[in-house]
Amino acid sequence: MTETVTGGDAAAATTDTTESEHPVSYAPSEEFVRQANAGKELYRAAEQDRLAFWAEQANRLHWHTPFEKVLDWSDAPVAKWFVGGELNVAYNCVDRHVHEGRGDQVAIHWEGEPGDSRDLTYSDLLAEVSRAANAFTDLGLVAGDRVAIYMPMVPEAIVSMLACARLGLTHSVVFAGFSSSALRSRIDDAQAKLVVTTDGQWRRGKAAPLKESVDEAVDGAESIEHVLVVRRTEIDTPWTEGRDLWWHETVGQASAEHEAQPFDSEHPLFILYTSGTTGKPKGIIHTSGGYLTQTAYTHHYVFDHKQGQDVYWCTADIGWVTGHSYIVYGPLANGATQVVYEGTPNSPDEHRHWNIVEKYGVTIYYTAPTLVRTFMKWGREIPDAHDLSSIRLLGSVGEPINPEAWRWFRDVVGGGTAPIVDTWWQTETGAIMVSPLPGVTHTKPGSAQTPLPGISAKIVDDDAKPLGPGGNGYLVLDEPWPSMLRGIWGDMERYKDTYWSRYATEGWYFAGDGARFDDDGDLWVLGRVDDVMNVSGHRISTSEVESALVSHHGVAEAAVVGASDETTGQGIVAFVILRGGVENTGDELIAELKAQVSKEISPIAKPRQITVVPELPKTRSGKIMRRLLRDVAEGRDLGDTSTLVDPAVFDAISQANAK
Ligand code: 6R9
Repeated sequence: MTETVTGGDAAAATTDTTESEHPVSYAPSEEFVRQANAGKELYRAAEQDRLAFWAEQANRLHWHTPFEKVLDWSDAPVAKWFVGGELNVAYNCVDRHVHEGRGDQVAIHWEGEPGDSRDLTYSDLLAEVSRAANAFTDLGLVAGDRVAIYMPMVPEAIVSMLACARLGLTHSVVFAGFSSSALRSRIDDAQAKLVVTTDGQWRRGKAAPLKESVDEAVDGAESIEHVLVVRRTEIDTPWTEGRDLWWHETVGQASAEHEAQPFDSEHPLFILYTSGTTGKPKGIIHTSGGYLTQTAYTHHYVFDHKQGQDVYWCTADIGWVTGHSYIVYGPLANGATQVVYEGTPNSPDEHRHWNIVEKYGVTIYYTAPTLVRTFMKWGREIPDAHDLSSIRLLGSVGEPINPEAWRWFRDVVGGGTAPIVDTWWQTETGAIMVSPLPGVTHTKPGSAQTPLPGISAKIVDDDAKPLGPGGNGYLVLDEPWPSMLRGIWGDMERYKDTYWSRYATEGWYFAGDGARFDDDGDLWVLGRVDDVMNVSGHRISTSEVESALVSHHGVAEAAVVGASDETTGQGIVAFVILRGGVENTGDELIAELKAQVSKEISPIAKPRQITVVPELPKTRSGKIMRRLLRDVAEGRDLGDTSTLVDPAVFDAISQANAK
């Protein structure tokens, strides 16, 4: 099972006909190997002395005060990395490049959805970030304060994040597709003093209001002192004098001179909320030195990034961790030139991404499997109509990529030669953990393959027994890593309980993913083992959607499951019981319930299907049997129903579902 095919050389393709018609793995081309940043020796160096290896990676950064110790794990599971070191994250991402003579290099090729565009060099970025830092200071913000950022993909969003980093303010970016109530709960949880937003956002050629949602969210929110508004769409915007400020009148008027102060390596850089197994999102805390070290290190090696040569594009939104680590911090720490695109991939038409690749000569393209599957659905003639020969490396993140999509991605977008890095990581891990290294790894469709040098992962069973090739169990991280989360904002008990209690004796981090090793020892991530769904790469908890549904006056109880979906990975399917006396108005009620979920959480959490049922299947201990509901949702025969209180419940559910 070790047949490989050499990139670009069809004659070298070896076919394993017993398993499938496709090669099992793909070797990098010799040309790629020759120029690759990574070599096998990277693994050896990390194995020899893990902490010395990380110290070396940390020295990619500029430290105002050098660190004295690499790791302090004495207060586990809260780590301290690069102890005693002081740095400024924004200085590392911006100033340093200007000081080292890269001021005129483009940092961001920004592409607006309606067709406008803007290039920001590192000097431009320094001026903008300095202005924003001065304006934030004038608003009375001091290191340690929290700032909420609720913005579409405009340059000012990145500038705001960097200005926070520069001042030691902790940012909490909230995806602009989230509802005002989701924004409100995040503002309250972090006690944010400032919200940065835009008047509106462009979506498929239309300007949709955004500031209005902020108004709703901050109404009565006591921590909020100001709302800072970037003019993007020029639509009419409601205004509260004294509280609301225009960006161009404040940041625009501020001085472009600002000297960055150093902060402790463990100074909190940001909070990012992610879904957990309960209805309340968790505020994941990341700090400075370790986080920046690992994002810069992984961006350099995993993407084989060459400063001054590559044009890098990560298609994520800054509302997710991928945007934080692989649009803002990793690439900018490495002095990258990157594309940032504001809109959807089919605006004005399905050629948009490929037009952008051609326009800027994108060399590295990092996206999500759900988008690859969407491109497949649209048809290969669309990318085929473009010259994509600049692309030399492809990346995937967010969910397992099915081998069919992987091959299509490599053949159609990667010209049949580009290595694909399938990167496994999480909001909590902060940076990539398991991934092929391009130029070293023989890549294998569907497998994330190997923990990166410096990272240690295991697959273990319920009893903490480590499994070898062929083993199928839970993914754990058995050694601390620099960009690991440092806790859950305001709830350290939940931090310990969620990640560290499952294998408390061993002291391992429980990732919540199932995984297996194949016979070659390559790692395959199988998906969540908890009640977290993965819809288009977005984590949404079943209980979050359930609580949005039961907040509707007509709903007594709700059960939500993730059913497999060809395009989005999983789709949300809900079963609801109505309150006594509430009339089932059919489509009208369903539409109302879907709207309720959009409003409470976000349109991305809207169920694909909602079925009104007379009862929900429960175990004798009162737990909803989601496994059985999933069977119904995916149209399978029901398995074992013997643990149910009333197996007859299912006839009624299946009937309702079939309607
Ligand atoms: C970066 C990010 C994390 C969850 C994670 C897992 C899934 C991410 C994956 C993958 C298989 C990959 N996941 N990358 N599964 N292969 N390459 O997505 O963070 O939003 O926190 O999601 O996503 O289930 O546990 P986050």
